[in-house]
Amino acid sequence: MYLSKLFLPFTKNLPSEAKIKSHQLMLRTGMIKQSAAGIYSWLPLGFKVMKKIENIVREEQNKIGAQEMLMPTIQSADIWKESGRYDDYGQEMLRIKDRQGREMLYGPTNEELITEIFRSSIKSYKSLPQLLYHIQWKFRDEIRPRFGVMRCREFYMKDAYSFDIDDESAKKSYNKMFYAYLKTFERMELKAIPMAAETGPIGGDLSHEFIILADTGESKIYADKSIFEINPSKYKDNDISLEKMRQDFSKVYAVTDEKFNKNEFDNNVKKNNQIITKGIEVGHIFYFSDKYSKPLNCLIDSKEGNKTNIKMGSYGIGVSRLVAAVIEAKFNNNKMKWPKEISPFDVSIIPMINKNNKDSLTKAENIYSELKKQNIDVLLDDTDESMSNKFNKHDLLGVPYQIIIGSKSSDNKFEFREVNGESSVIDLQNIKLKLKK
Ligand code: 5CA
Repeated sequence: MYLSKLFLPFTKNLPSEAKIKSHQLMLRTGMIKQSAAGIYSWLPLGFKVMKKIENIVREEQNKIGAQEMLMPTIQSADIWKESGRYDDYGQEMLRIKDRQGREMLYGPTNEELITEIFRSSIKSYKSLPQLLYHIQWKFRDEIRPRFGVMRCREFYMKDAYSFDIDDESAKKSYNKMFYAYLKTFERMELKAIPMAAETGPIGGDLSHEFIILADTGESKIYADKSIFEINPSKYKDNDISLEKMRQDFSKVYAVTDEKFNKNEFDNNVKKNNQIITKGIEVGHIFYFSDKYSKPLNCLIDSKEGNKTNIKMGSYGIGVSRLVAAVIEAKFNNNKMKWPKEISPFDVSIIPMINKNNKDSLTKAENIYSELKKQNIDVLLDDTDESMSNKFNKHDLLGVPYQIIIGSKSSDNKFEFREVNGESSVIDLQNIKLKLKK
């Protein structure tokens, strides 16, 4: 893509409510545009990043055997009345009436709908376990939407649901998701800490929030710093190892505000190891057993020939929130650097275009087409702005690698720079090797 062709409405004057870095940066670089309070359009640059995040989430869900499906955004109120949550959900639920006067709603989550699908489809323990997920827009009429897409009203979420015959096998599904989450965030170069959490309106007794550290986060966290030393890569993808992984994480003190108890903290964590900080919740998983299958009468034939309520868990990742969360975690010294796998482009070519350097654009175009042949997604800055203006712009765009065609480059060697890292003058062959996927 040529920068001059990219739909990139850079904004200079930011609205006063844009208080945190990610919100400011997403508006400045034209990633999103607000259309109503807490409701945003995703412009090409932001959309591209979100789709890359979505794809990582999808791949890691598929790896643990979860099956993708798609449920609608609009749901009937009937199933929510069956579960009892139609009233419990309160004003956060956006309620709609259709022309027939039927009560509908814009789904804030999907426990009821998936249970309804399940109860009419699966009858026997032989079809278990099942893990189903979809990636779909949700709506919650948040009282105070803020921080851009971080806490908004319409947001994009991956929600998965597990179905098992008993508690023991349900815990295995929970552990698999726990593992998939760690892998998912690792690929985005995020250190997400699983923390024991309250279950709120979703319910159940086992729950973890996945939190990434950021000063602007809305969750206050209290942790033993040794939790950062647990390396998810040392566990294997089998039931025994994954159970050990969850146990290892659970042994170390790490909780959010709601579960915090000062005495417990002081008794369990040495003073030097105590961390009190803030973070962003990027995922939340729940095991709630038969909380929905009971009222919705979702029964299954067990091996012994009895009918039993299916045991369920639900597992959410804030896909749209993650775009902002990554910015909060990675923005530094007025510079953005996207993690490789989710960067809107793999590399930028920044030629110095002026009277003395007429052929630098031609050189840039040649490199551009060579890299394109290798499936490398390139942004070519073909504008005739000064180099310092260009660099300022690219600092905000955050593409992790730059090829600079300026004073340091010769006929066939170019400056190759990793943002916030090393810079070298190398030929195209070596550039290709560095960018190889
Ligand atoms: N049904 C469960 C799991 S599927 C559920 O809804 N969990 S949740 O309420 O914790 O939401 C899952 C994730 O969605 C959160 O961890 C968060 O990352 C994201 N999320 C929740 N509310 C918002 C919001 N208002 N704006 C942006 N993202 C949100």
